[in-house]
This record gives sequence, C-alpha cells and structure tokens, in this order.
Amino acid sequence: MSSIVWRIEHFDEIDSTNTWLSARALEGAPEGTVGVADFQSAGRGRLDRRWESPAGASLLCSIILRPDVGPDQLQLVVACVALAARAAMVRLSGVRPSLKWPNDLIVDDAKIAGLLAEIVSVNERLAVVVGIGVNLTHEGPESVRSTSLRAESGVTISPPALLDILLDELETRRTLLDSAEGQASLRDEYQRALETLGQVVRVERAHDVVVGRALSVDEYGQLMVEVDGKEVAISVGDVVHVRPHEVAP
Ligand code: BT5
Repeated sequence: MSSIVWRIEHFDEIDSTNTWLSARALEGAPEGTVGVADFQSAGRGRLDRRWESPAGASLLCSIILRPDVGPDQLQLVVACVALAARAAMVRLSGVRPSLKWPNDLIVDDAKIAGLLAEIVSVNERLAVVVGIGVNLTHEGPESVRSTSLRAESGVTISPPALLDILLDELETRRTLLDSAEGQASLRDEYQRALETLGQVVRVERAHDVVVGRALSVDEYGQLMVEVDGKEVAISVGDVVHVRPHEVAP
C-alpha cells in the first residue's frame, strides 16, 4: 500500500486554510499537502457561510487529495475525511460523533465539526481540497446547537495532536477511494456512521423542498430519500439544509 507523504504548513493566522490551499493545489502542490492554522480571519463554511473559532481552540486544517474518482463522487471524498476525523476523536477522547449528511459531525444533534470540500481541478486526476474545523475547546457560536470535544469528554486535546491522528486514520482510508471495492467498503463505514439514515429529513433544494425518509447513500455519496414511495437522489450541490426531525415547512 502506497503511503502518503504529509507536508504540513502551519500558520499562526490566515484568512482561510481552504483558500490558501486551493491556490497551492492549482499551482500543482501534491496530494498530502496540508495547511493548518491557529486562527482564521475568514474561515469559510458552505454557501458563503462562516466558520468561527477563537485562536487555538479548534483544529482548523485543509488537505489536498488527488483520488481516482470523478467530480460526481466528491461526497465520498468528504466521507473519507469525516470518517478519519471521527476515528481520531474516538482514539483521543472516547467521543464517537455521528455523521450528519452532507458535511457535519454531531454529538446528540450538536455540531462538533464541519467539512468543506472544494474541487480545484479535474485535469487528469481530481484535485480536491478538504477543509475541516473541529471544536476542541470552543463550543461554537451561541446561535447554533454546537459543542466541543472538551465539553463532551472533559479531555483537552491540542490541534496538532488531533491532526496527527486524523492523518494517520486518513492514510488507512485514502487508498479505498481508488478502487470500486474500496469505495464500497468506505460507503459501508459511511452508512454505519450516518445518523441521518432512517430519519425523516427535510431537504431544501434550489427550487423545491423534499420531505421523506433517508434510506441510504448511493455509490456517488448521494442521499437516497423515500418520497411518496419513490426514491429520490439528493446530491450535495442541490442542498441548502438537511434537517432531520424538523419536517414542518
Ligand atoms: C461547514 O459549513 O460546516 C464547513 C466548515 C469548514 C471549516 C473548515 S476550518 C478549515 C477550513 N478552512 C476554511 O475556511 N473552512 C474549513 P456549513 O455546513 O455551511 O456550516 C456553517 C455554519 O456552521 C455556520 O453558518 C454556523 O451556523 C455554524 N458554525 C460556525 N462556526 C461553528 C463552530 N465553530 N462550531 C459549530 N458550528 C459552527
């Protein structure tokens, strides 16, 4: 099994590790290049939302991956990093977050981490920058149901300690992306970790709202939702919000 050479660049402060690393990926930076910051002045979520954390209170990092998958399988790449982060949290703190499709790690419905994956290039191989923010001692904005690893476990973990174990866990999963069998086993682990499955979800898409029971994830990482007896595939690009439980319009 080929191993990844991790090249880690640390910043005391940066606008956004995803923004910085996307520029490096465009210049040809290899898989395994990682940017990590103590503080982000313009940390980004999806759809122009913000990711907030005081200095040193979270793991704020981005990773270049160049897997052998198509752009329509981006969500599997997100799953690979989310599962690695989850496994690292279990190893260090005993806290086992669930995954909430498409990009959250949650503990009892409270967000403990979020991921932001961006396709930088589709030439030859896909180049993806996957960013992750994990609340270590910061419990997230008051306006959001959120938590931290320290609040959940009483354990204070430093950002470099979590990054180290996260990359170790990612190394064991990353090669799974390059083969159909590997992708299938990744999808199995993903489905087991996804709290969203079995729940009634309300999905806001660009032009409509879908309410139904989340059944599974397909080979592209799309969420399969049963609506009026039919299965509807929800792709991440369409989604504004997935709200388990909250089904009223
Ligand atoms: C995400 O977006 O959850 C993706 C977050 C990715 C952050 C990492 S940090 C390193 C890398 N560099 C970046 O610039 N970004 C990545 P989304 O699903 O859109 O959720 C964003 C929403 O989460 C915000 O609108 C807030 O409501 C909430 N939020 C912001 N900061 C939070 C925090 N620390 N903990 C919990 N929730 C938070």
